[in-house]
Amino acid sequence: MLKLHHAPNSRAGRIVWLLEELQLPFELNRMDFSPKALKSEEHRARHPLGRVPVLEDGDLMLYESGAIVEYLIARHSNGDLKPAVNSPLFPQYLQWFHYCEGMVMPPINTIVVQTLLLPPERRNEEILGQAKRLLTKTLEPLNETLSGRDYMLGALSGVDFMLGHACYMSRRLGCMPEEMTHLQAYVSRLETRPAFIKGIKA
Ligand SMILES: N[C@@H](CCC(=O)N[C@@H](CS)C(=O)NCC(=O)O)C(=O)O
Repeated sequence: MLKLHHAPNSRAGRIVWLLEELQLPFELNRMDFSPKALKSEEHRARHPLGRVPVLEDGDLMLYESGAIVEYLIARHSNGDLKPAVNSPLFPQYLQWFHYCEGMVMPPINTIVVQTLLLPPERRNEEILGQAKRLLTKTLEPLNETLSGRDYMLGALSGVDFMLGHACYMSRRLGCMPEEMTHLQAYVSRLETRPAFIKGIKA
């Protein structure tokens, strides 16, 4: 059976959401989001940097949330959740899929470091402000793309498991202005999906 190594309030929620949408049975290894759990010898044997998510499938140990999303879709979605290579949506799929970890997550990481992970005396308001402004900027093209669409490519796809989570985080961090009405509606729409609630909102 598939086993997901997980910590609360992390990117591992993307994978729970996808596993739930695909209705796949899986085991969950719930770890604390703490150095003690994530940097343990046991977890570093799964991921050399001691991070989550990690998917275990038999002898395979796979990390990087994007790789895990692609792996599960390729093996278990029966052709759904990803456009065919010759579809005009395919290049858009690639662009938005990689935009998530490449553009949206870096400022989110900085914000989390500057507000939660660093002790107060080492936090830097200028770095925090810069990351917040950058995050809002990276959301602008997403808001435009979502005009007249329910999901990033129209129908639910692998892109949403990546960017949906990142957008949900951005809203929680207060970086999604009310004027981004399409993006606001998108996050609210995701929040009505039972599998999203199980994976990310719960
Ligand atoms: N690009 C990686 C990022 C993995 C990552 O940094 N995960 C965070 C949780 S969202 C983590 O495990 N942080 C623990 C730490 O930094 O010690 C992915 O998409 O899986």
